[in-house]
Amino acid sequence: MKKICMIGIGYVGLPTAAMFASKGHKVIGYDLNQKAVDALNRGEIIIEEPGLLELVKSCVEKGTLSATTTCPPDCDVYIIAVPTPINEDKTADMSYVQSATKAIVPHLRKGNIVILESTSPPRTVEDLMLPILKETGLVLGEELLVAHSPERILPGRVIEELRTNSRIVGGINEKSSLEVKKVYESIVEGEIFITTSTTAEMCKVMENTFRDVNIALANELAKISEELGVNAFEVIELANKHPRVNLLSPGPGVGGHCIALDPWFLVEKSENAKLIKQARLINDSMPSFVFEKIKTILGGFNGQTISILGATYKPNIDDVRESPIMHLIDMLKKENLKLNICEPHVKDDITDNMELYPSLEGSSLMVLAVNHDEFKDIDFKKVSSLLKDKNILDTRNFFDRKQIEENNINYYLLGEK
Ligand code: SAJ
Repeated sequence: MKKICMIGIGYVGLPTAAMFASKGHKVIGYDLNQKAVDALNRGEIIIEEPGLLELVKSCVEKGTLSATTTCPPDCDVYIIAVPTPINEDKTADMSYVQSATKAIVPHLRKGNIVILESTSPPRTVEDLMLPILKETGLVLGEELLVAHSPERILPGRVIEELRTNSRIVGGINEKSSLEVKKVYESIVEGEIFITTSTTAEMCKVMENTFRDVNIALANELAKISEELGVNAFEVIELANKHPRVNLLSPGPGVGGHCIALDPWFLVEKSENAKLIKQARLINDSMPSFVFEKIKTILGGFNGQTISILGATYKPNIDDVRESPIMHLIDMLKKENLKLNICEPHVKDDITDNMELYPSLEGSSLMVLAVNHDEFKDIDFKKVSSLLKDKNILDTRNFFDRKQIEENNINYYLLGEK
């Protein structure tokens, strides 16, 4: 069993740390966020993720998992899982990776392993981390083993995917790859593939770019469908009957801390990333597109009330990072309107968060922004009695049009005129 330091106990670091701890490793989470550290040491968590609380609680009780705000010495493995946000100009902000690498340098000794898990622009290990790690005086790849092993977990299914997904380990040499593979073998049931650190970085960024480009295609289809008078979702359903076509779903935009950011890492690195850049711009344009649709439905803004259902970046999670709905809300807030927001998963980040039915009272438009399970069994008869003007805009093809129209409510769908 190893002593592991997890640098960064957020959406990725915490579940990974808990997973290692549940297998008997001694894991110390190192994070500057005092709230997250205190919570962990009490066996609590400050994010929402199915199964995570139980896992953390049992590891803390067993004594295999703890957290601290200072970098712990004497660990065998240091895993960096800090954020890699983007700057205003869409270049990567690598300051957290840089300071995490610097923080561990004084503690590293012969035989240690350093793993970068954070999604990073290709060449980060080679160009940013190795020059810092050289300061240890250890022979890199021999006395100090280094690799990138990107996480691939889907928020909402983190615990299961951590265990069952396959994993890539990209070492700075074969010895690093093989030793790091052994570390992950204790928690991963899926296959573990070995490559170079730069290839691993490129794979991770391309996985998310693949999804971003495909969502952009669906969003462009939605825009074209509105122009040409077809229903984009019907087109997708029928086109996907083709054995080699798999169109994704349009929506109000792409959010979260991965897909909405990672493709920019390639745009920054290469002028050839033209399609990738265009896809980002298309997806980023969706909140404005929805804004304009709302404006058209209402015939302009003149003091009406609008109800927004959901604000997170996708359903059934509590994460509003890069949420396109938050951008939409910001745009609507600048207009002559009253906004009622109902977001059952988030407490702190949203002002005036309301319960579902009270949020609809006197409203001229109900916008289904996020398809949370809580909105599945809405009573449209009740909705109809609460709305002042009977309009619903469904941005996810989530509701049953028939049920809505039967209750004398106008049904508008993103991707249909
Ligand atoms: N979305 C659409 N249409 C779709 C699918 C998604 O508009 O058809 C939107 C969602 O509403 C959301 C955004 O895209 O705003 C991203 O959601 P997601 O569920 O596609 O992905 P994330 O960001 O939660 O997680 C992704 C995953 N990557 C891939 O599926 C390639 C996950 O496996 C990664 O581990 C994660 O990024 C990460 O951390 O990099």
